[in-house]
Amino acid sequence: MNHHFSNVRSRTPASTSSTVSKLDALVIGAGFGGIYALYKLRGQGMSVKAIEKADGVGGTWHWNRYPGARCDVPSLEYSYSFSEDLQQEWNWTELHAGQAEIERYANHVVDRFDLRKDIYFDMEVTSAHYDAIANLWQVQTSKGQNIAATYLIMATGGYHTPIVPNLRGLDSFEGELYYSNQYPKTDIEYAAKTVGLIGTGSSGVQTAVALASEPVQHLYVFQRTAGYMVPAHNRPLSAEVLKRHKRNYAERRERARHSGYGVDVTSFPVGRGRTMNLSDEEFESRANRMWDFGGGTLQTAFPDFVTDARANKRISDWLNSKVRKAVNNPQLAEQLCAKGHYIGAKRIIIIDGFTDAMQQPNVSLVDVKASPIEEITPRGVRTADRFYELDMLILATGFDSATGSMLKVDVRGRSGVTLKEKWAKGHRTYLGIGVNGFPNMFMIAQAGSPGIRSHVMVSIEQHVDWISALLTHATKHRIHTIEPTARAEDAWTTHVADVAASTLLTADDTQHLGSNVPGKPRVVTSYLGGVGPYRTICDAVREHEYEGWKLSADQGTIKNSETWSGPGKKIRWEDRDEEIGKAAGFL
Ligand code: N01
Repeated sequence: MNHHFSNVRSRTPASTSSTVSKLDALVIGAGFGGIYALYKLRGQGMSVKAIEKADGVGGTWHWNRYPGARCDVPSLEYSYSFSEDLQQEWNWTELHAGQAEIERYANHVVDRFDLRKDIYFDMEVTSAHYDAIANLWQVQTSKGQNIAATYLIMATGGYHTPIVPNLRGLDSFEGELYYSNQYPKTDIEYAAKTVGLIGTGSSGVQTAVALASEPVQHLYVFQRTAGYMVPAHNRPLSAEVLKRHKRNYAERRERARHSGYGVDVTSFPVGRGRTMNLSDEEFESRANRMWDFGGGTLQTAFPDFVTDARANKRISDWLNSKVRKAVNNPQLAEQLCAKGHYIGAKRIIIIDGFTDAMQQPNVSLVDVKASPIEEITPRGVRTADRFYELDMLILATGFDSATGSMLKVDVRGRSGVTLKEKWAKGHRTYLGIGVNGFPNMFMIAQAGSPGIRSHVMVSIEQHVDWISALLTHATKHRIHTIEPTARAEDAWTTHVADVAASTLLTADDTQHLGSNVPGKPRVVTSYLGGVGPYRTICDAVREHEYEGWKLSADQGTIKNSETWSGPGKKIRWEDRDEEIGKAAGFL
């Protein structure tokens, strides 16, 4: 290990501008996953570079600069924990940080640890082919570079690849057209304009609230499915709150690592006993505490909400009753009430001010389930019963999540098999970290792990730390090739599906099953056993000498178990916060 980074002019005449570089590791993406991977692997003496498509760092938080973009995980949690100095010196200004502040934080981290010099910006990886003879990944970039690397780190982001909705005539629109997830950096003038917004997931709803505070002539929000909403109760963070939180930051982080979602829940309102056993008074009191606390408290207030359909309905009805109370116009209230899917199947929308925004005289909800969009014309949107003339159209229509970004790259493993072929019937991974047939390739917080259904910063750090330990082990034992076995991959893929099937979350067609992408196989994107149990599983794999991984060393294959021995105990969604709950005394 520890080759020195070198640049040699390519001898291939066709690629005159290309250079050939040989690295220990190449990281694709400089979002939070890529930044930490770069830091960690460089820190262990590897030659490593990151390639980033954008002109800056931050990944999701670079691209999603739509008005009102804000994180729904509290900022004091949504940050790195790997450096005590870093977490002590950085001061978040709000409970839920906005996009600009999170992007500033990403830049601060990169500069503080001098990582920028190892990132190529404005460059895309176009192909990554595993060369079995050289045992190297041969990577080509949009700028004509060829890079060879022993390890390929896929930090390509769970929410990066936008979906272009299948709307007839979209290309013909002559007004301003923006995607929430590729929003321009330039200032946009909204004053006196008639704006259409399609999509009411987390991005759309946040955009709607922000645009409603702009002097728009009119805002039309085209909603196909209403989501369940819980308030964020966003507010400035006082010096006192920061100080208190930081006093025992390390312990808080440790609790988060062992929690269900990845957030320290010890201060959350918590539920004892089954939701359906609560009297009306008990239920109301607990639901009110959840509401007053806000954010992602549903998971601890009503831990059985994704396993018990009646509990799920009781909570859904209660949240809809809050909408009805907040909205004067009964027709609008009904339209804003979520229905037709279990709460939790789609991301619960954590938002302040949406019902107020939708009641402004210059804002209208257009129910496109009742009256579908028929086409986009050069001047606006035509639904089944009306034409809406628009100056601007904003699409907050979502992502090809979890797998979309990896599959966009022409990735080929052993014998030239493409990742697309390998995943034609749905993604298959071992631990959401490796893929059989794709040696020395590692994934950060994407498909098959808690990834996008967790507090992703916690999942990123866990993956990078785990991979880093594996690569240290490889160096020590002169291992040159690391690959999950087919049997381990099968066992893990089955386990991920089994855990998902024990919840209500696979009942509805959502982006978490790939249903929002035409032709995408219906496979649950993420591991739902919780980040704490998942960490325990990954740690056990390491302690069992990397069972399920084929480790080929100079002196031959290292013997370990061909397959994964399983989770050790039955994994149930409701137990995700069990350990932390016991410690806090609330179960
Ligand atoms: O995307 P989405 P998102 N005609 O897929 C609608 C995270 N996130 O960007 O539900 C009309 O959730 C679609 O309608 P339907 C978060 O994890 C976090 O909002 O398919 N409508 C839906 O309403 C989230 O899960 C934060 O019927 C169409 C919307 O577009 C993930 O990112 C903030 C349509 C897409 O919603 C993605 O969220 C933002 C069509 N043809 C995002 N096609 C926070 O941290 C699609 N839609 C707060």
